[in-house]
Amino acid sequence: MSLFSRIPHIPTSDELADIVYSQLKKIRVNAPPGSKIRRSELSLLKTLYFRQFRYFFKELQSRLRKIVNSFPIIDALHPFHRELIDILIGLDRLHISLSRINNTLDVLQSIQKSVSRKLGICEKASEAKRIRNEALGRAGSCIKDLKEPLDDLIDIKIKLAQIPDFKLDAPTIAFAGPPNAGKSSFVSIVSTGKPEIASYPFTTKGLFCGHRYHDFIQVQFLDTPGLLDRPLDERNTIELKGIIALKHIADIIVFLFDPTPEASLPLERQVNLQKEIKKIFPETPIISYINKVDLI
Ligand SMILES: Nc1nc2c(ncn2[C@@H]2O[C@H](COP(=O)(O)OP(=O)(O)OP(=O)(O)O)[C@@H](O)[C@H]2O)c(=O)[nH]1
Ligand SMILES: [Mg+2]
Repeated sequence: MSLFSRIPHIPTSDELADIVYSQLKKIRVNAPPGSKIRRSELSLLKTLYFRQFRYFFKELQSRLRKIVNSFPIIDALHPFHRELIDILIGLDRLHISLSRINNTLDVLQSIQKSVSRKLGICEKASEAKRIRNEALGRAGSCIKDLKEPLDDLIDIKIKLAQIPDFKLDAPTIAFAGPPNAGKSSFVSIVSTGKPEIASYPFTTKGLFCGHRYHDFIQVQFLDTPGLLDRPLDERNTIELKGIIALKHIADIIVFLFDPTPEASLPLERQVNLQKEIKKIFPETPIISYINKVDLI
């Protein structure tokens, strides 16, 4: 389960409009039972429209606030999650979508204020109807304008849910190395993690973890995507996920060599890669492990 899988359902702008407009019709104004006082059409309309506005804006704003609040506060995130979200989604993208919803909340508040004031002082039933239509029309345009940020947040939610629930303070052994060296096989043998294993390179595209107890301490085993022998700034998003995990959560790196003639990188380039990893993470102990010895 992902740390971010608790984000509730995010409606599309059409769904949101359906929810808030459909409930409006159910709001009525009935004269109190036994009441003999006949109220004017204007007074009845004003009472009805005030009730409708109160319900409509409150419901819409609380649904939008719930969406904004369900996303993580970027500044409060662990640097690992911040960097990971940045390469998987883009922090700017998340920030822009949430800001657009926050701006809409402000606009809705000012529409509600201005139409309520106009309704309060209007003196004709026809004028009250016009004000109501204006309010619902302006709010409707706001909802339509939310199509893009809401669709974006639906997509971001799916991507966030794919981030595994790493234990950020558990002792972590990370497996790194060239593609197809046997990293996932190793993690699946020594821990509860069951990453995909296949006989071709680049099988692992994300980060996976498994656990195992050692003297009552839960140790985390981290599987990372295969790395090529190239500089950091030329690495693709898949490789960068691994690099970010090595940077933030690995206490020990186990570097797997593939010594077989079929290896995806010639041995000397695997050595270069290992040196590069040592250079990027000089503080992290690296254990070199020659895998697939049964094949040589
Ligand atoms: N003979 C032999 N095969 C192994 C050994 N370890 C892994 N394999 C095989 O090597 C292939 C690649 O294993 P994976 O565990 O998927 O390798 P990986 O390093 O995770 O690969 P990527 O995710 O693509 O980077 C699979 O067919 C495994 O069964 C080993 O010690 N001996
Ligand atoms: Mg793998």
